[in-house]
Amino acid sequence: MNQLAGDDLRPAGTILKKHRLPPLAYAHAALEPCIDARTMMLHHTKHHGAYVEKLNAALEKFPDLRDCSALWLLHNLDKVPDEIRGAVGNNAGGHVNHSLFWRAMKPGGSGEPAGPLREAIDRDFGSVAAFRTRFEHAGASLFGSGWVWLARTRQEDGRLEVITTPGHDHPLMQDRYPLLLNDVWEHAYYLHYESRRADYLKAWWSVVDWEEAARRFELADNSAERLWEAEGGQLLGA
Ligand code: MN3
Repeated sequence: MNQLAGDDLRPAGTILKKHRLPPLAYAHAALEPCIDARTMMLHHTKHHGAYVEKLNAALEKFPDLRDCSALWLLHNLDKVPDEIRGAVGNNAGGHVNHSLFWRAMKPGGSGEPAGPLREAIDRDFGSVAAFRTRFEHAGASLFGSGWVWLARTRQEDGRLEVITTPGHDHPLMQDRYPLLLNDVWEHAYYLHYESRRADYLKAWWSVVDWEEAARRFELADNSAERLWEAEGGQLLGA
C-alpha cells in the first residue's frame, strides 16, 4: 500500500510497526539562547511525543494503515476511515511537521543561504533580507496555531513562496514542497517570549540550518518521486 517511504514496509512475520518519536540531533539546551532548553524538552518529548502516541492509538484498530508512513497518511486522508480521519490528520501532521522542524535547525545555525537556493531566493524575493521580512510577517500574522514555510511550488517554474498552514497542515496539501519551516504554535515560544511571537521569529534565524533547506531545494526540482524516495521520505516528513 505504501511505496512512498521505504523504511515503512513490513517484512513478513514481524510485529506491526509503530510510529516513533525521532531523537534530536542535538541537546535540548543546544539552541539557547534562541530557544530555551525547557521549551525544547517539552516541545519534543511532550508535544511531539503526544502526536506520535495519538497517531499510534488512532491506528490501533486499522492494521493495514499501520504500515504507512505518517506523510503518506497525511497525503492520502481520503483513504483513511471516517472515524479516525480527524485524529490521523492532526497527529500525522504534527508528527511530520515536527520531524521536519527539528532538522531545520542546528546549534549556531549555518549562516546565510548559499548556492542555487540563494540564487532562487534572490530571484523570487529580491534578497535574503526581503525574504526574511516576508517570512517573519507571515508567521506573525497567522491567526491562531500553525506553521510558516519557505516552500517551492510544484508548478513548472518551481518558484519559491512564503506560505502558512493552519494547525498541522503540510505544504503538499497546497501542492508545494517544504524547504524551511517555523512553528508558530504558542508552545514553541511562549515560556521565553510570552506573547512576543514576532521576537521569536526574528531570533529564530540564528539557529536555521540553511544546508538542510538547500538539500531539500536541490531535490525538489519538480520531481515529486525524488523527494518521496530520498532518505526514506525524510526530506518531506516522517
Ligand atoms: Mn510544535
